Amino acid sequence: VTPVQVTDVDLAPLWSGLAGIGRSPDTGGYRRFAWTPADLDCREWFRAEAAARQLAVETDRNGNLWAWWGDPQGGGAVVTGSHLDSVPDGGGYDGPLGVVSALAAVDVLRRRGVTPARPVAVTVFADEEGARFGVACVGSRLLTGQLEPDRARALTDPDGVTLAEAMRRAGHDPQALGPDPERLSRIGAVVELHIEQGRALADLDAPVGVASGIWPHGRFRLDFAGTANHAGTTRLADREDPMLPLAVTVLAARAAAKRHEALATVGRVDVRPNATNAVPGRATAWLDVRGHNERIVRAVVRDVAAAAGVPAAEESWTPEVNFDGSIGGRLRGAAAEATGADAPALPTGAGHDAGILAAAGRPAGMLFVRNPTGVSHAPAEHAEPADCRAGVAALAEALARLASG
Ligand code: HGY
Ligand code: MN
Ligand code: MN
Repeated sequence: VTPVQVTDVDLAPLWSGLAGIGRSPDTGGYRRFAWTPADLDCREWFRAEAAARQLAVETDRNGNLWAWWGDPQGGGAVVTGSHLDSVPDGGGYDGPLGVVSALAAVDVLRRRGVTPARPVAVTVFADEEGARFGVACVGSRLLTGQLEPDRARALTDPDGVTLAEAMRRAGHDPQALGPDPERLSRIGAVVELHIEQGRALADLDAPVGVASGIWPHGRFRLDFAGTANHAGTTRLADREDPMLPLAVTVLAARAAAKRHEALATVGRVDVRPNATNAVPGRATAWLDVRGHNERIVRAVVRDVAAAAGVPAAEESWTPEVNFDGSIGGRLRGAAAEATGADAPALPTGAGHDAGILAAAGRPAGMLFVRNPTGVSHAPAEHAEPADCRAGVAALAEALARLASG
C-alpha cells in the first residue's frame, strides 16, 4: 500500500464550516454543550460533510451519529471518529480534530483508489465531555450499557433541565436510550484520533503518537450545608458558612494529589445564593481525580472526603483502559509508515469514547497529534497544520490496513 503523502491533505475546507459554531466572542473558547443549539449546528455540519462524501448518516438510539462508507449492516466495521461537544470555553481541537481527520482520511483513501473490504463508519459520539449533565461519554456509555438509561434521562443541567427533556427539545426520543448490543457487535475495530492533551509528543519531537492506555478517573460531588445570612451583620461566631469546608476541600485535594502522586482538581463550584453580601446557604464542589490505578484514585477521594467532612458522591467513573495490543501495534506501524516518524506509545489521563468501547470489549486504539503547548480544555489549545496533516495520513494508513479484510 503506497503511503499517503502527508501533503495530500487539506483540512481547511472542513474546519471552515465548523470553526465558528458555538465560539464565545469574548474568550475564543467553545461552548458546545450536549443538545444545545450549538451542538445541533455541529451535527448539521457533520451531516452535510458526510452527505458531500456520499456517506449514509444515521443517528442511533443514543444520539450518536454514524456516517457509513460501505454496508452499515456489514460486520467487522472499522469505526473512527470522536466528539463535537466541548467543555465550557474549550479549545477547537479536543474532539473536532478526530472528526475532521476521519472525514479527511476517507477523502485520502478514495483519492488513493482504496475500496475497503469492511464497512467504515465515521462517528460522532454524543455528550463526551459531560459539560452540561455531569457524566462523561454519555453516548458511548449508553451504547455499551455502561450507563443506565433511567439514570441518564434523569441527569440534570445547572438550569434544572433533564437530559430527557433536552433530547426531546432537540427532537430525539429519550425513551429510546439504552444499550445497543447489535450495533456494538458490528464494530470490528475503533480508532479515535485526538489532539494530545499534554506535551509528551512535543518533548519527544514526534508529530503523531499512539495511546497505550487511559488512567482510571472519576468525578465526585461534595455538598456543604450552611445558613444563609447577611454578610454585614452576622457575627463570625454565629455563622455557618459552607465556604469554609469548601475551601478546606480544595486545599485537601491538592495535598492528597501530591501525597498519592495523582491529579485532583476542583474546577467547578456552585454557591447559593452566590451573592457578594450574603453568607451562602449552601455550596457544592465537584472533584475530578485521576491516577495511575484505581487504588490511588480511591485513596485521594477518601482523604479529600475526610478533610471535607462530607461524603464524596461518585457521579462518573471510568476504569483503567489498556488499549488492545493488536490495535496499538498496528496503529504504530501505520503511523510510522505514513509519517516517516516513530509514533511513541503514551498513556493519558484524559477519558475518551475509544476507552469506553475498549472497556466494552471492542478492539480499540487512539492516535494522538502533537500539541505544542500541551494546553487543552482551554481556548489556547492548538495543533500545527503540518501535524494535523500527519495525523490524517497516519489515520488513513491505519484505516486502509484495518479495513483491508
Ligand atoms: O475529561 C476528560 O477526561 C475528557 O476530556 N472527557
Ligand atoms: Mn475533553
Ligand atoms: Mn476529547
